[in-house]
Amino acid sequence: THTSSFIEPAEIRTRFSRFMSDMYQAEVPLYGDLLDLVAEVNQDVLARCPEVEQHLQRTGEFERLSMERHGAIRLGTAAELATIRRLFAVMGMQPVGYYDLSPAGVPVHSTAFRAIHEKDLQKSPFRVFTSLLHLELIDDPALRKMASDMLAKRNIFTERVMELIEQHETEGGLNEADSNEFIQEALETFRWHKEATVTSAEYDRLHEQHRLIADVVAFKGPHINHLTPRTLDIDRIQAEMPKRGITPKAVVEGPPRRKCPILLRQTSFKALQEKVAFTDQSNGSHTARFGEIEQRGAALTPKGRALYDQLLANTRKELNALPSEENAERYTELLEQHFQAFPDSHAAMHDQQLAYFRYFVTRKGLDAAAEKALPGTLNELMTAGCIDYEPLVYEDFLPVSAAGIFQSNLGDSAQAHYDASSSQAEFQNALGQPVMNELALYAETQQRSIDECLAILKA
Ligand code: OOG
Ligand code: NI
Repeated sequence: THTSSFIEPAEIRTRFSRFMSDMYQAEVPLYGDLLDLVAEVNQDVLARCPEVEQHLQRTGEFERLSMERHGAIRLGTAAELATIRRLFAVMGMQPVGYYDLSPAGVPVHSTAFRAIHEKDLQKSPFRVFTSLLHLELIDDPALRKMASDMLAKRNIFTERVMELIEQHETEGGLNEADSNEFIQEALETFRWHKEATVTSAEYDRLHEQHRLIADVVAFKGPHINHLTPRTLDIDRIQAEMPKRGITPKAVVEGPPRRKCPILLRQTSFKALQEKVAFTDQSNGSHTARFGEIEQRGAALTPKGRALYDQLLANTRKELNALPSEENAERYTELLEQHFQAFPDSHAAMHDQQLAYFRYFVTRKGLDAAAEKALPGTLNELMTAGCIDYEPLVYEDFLPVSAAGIFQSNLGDSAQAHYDASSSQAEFQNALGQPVMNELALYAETQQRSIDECLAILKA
């Protein structure tokens, strides 16, 4: 084989993500409007705040900003999950993290497929939040059987994409022509089909159990249900959406607005009611697809994450209800109050080891190295201004936020309660490999940047 003619997985991912965005814009024009709004606001923020641009330039996020997006799909079977893992692997995307959403009333568990090395993330941070339906949570045995029979019958992958996945696995890559064909064939799995595979009565039974179950079981494949660009000012977008005829969900999920953003803040526009054809009736409707916006901040250490989880839990406890249109203002206030306890400067977050960082050698450091006048330890190098740092951007998801995004797009009738035990082992069995630990990945990226600094200074 000709290894040198293989297209890099990151390049395949970049192209795929662009095609996916074009396809979704054509399918859901409102997502295109959202993209325009996000681009406008990002440009404006960059024009007004040179320090934001400077920060993004330094961390390499500037180049990836406009192509940054994530999507989400919902799968029906273990076999589908195992094969989607192989499909994403062609694009250099690995399963990272485990999210159990059943405690929040959503009958799925999930992982995120994404690039894992900072250099690859920089080329294309495209991620796909991938959920697997928990069929065991359907309490009616007859309905459960109907659903699993239907899922067993469908094949969500084209014959050609399977051949190309195998070719990639055996030969170690795909050349230009095969990569382009792979992208087109892989897109088919994510395409919307307005023809459902069930009768109108069957759809109703599935829907009555949970709208999500109907969304997975009644269709030919796992249509992409939203795509999410990255904004530099989510509050402005949230406020601007209604002025442009886009209906946002009640509250922004995640931490409050801060000087130094942490983790992930998200909001979405409500899912659209779309025309579908059942096998026995052509004028049905289904509500599943939406658009989302995210603002990303610093990745937190276990200590920082524990503090975040605690403050969020305290906020929700005091609100004493799920966030909604009625209590949105109070929720935002409470959130801001409780998060006063989370230090809002990079220095404090660094010194208290609340976040992960990337380290840089400064001009001063280079000069000192040239004069062989360097202090010894990393801490001394930082105090002396020879090394500086920027937080690592959070590349993952948040279970409470994800549940909020799901819920806001499932309608109020879908507020279910499940007392399922977490089943990461079962999920990994279906997947065919363990999911990667996101915290370990951030720690590795941080360590690599320290090693690089020391190598430059000691050279
Ligand atoms: C996924 C919802 C979760 C996010 O960004 O947290 C998600 C879904 O609705 O399938 O995408
Ligand atoms: Ni999302």
